[in-house]
Amino acid sequence: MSLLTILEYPDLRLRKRASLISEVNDNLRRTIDDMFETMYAAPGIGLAATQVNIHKRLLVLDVSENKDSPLVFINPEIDVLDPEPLGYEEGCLSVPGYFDLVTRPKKVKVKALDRHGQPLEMEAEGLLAVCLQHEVDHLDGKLFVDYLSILKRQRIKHKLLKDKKKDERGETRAEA
Ligand code: GNR
Ligand code: NI
Repeated sequence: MSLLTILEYPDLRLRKRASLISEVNDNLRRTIDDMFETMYAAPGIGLAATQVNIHKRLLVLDVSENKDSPLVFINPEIDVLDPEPLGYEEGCLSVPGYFDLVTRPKKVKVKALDRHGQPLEMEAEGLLAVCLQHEVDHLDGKLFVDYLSILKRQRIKHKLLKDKKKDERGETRAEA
């Protein structure tokens, strides 16, 4: 297994739309294992393939307390079951150090393939629903900062670019 590099906003590769996966094979399962390793190490509760520069419709997540419930979704499709807006303070491994309120439908249904290529269907509420929608957004090139005001987004973008330049000069990274 190996740790993958997570792209950070405003990297334009985060804006690519991921393609459907046509075959679930051992090579894909190796990628899935690397994504779990990367997600748990970060640590994060979800990771979309787009974030590790793999532009395929694949995401992993684990919203459990004990980090013992890994879930894989290949070619996920989301349907809204309850459009009632639910606000959640979201963060993103590709926008490190920033959290802000994002409002999304409260209850969704997801259809996908599992790591063996078998169809799976699941209803999701709460953090699982938030995370699933956040991850599927990544596959469509969308980030949680896109739901914020232009002003907030610009501020985050400039701070992250400044941090990146500092990193490149070998200085320590400023706090958000
Ligand atoms: O680790 C993560 N935490 C999180 C918290 C609130 C809402 C969404 C998330 S997803 C994020 C990991 C990530 O960036 N996935 O794309
Ligand atoms: Ni994210």
